[in-house]
Amino acid sequence: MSPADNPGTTTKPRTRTRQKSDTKVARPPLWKVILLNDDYTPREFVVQVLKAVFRLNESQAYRVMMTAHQKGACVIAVYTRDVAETKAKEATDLGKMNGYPLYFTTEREE
Ligand code: TYC
Repeated sequence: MSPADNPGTTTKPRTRTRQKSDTKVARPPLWKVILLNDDYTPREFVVQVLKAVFRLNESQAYRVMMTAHQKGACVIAVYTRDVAETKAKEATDLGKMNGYPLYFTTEREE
């Protein structure tokens, strides 16, 4: 008899199988992307790069830029290593293409 034949029961498809203890998956380590201050890059340009590369909105980008401006550096976000390094390079290259020393670095999160 299928469940549809019995009005008292319903079946729920199993969407996951139980994870076996010896096949546990580890979470990949996360890497911070850090914005460093400099004396030359215009504030508005830093904000534009943060919005374009890190998908921050205007107020998030402004706060990150001001934190780096005042403290010397600011963590923007964390990603897997590949993504963090790619975004840091893209953002640094945007500065370079426009003649600015804007610099983004990465650091493994503890
Ligand atoms: N300090 C720069 C200025 O006064 C602005 C700036 C902020 C540059 C943050 C880089 O990461 C930075 N024009």
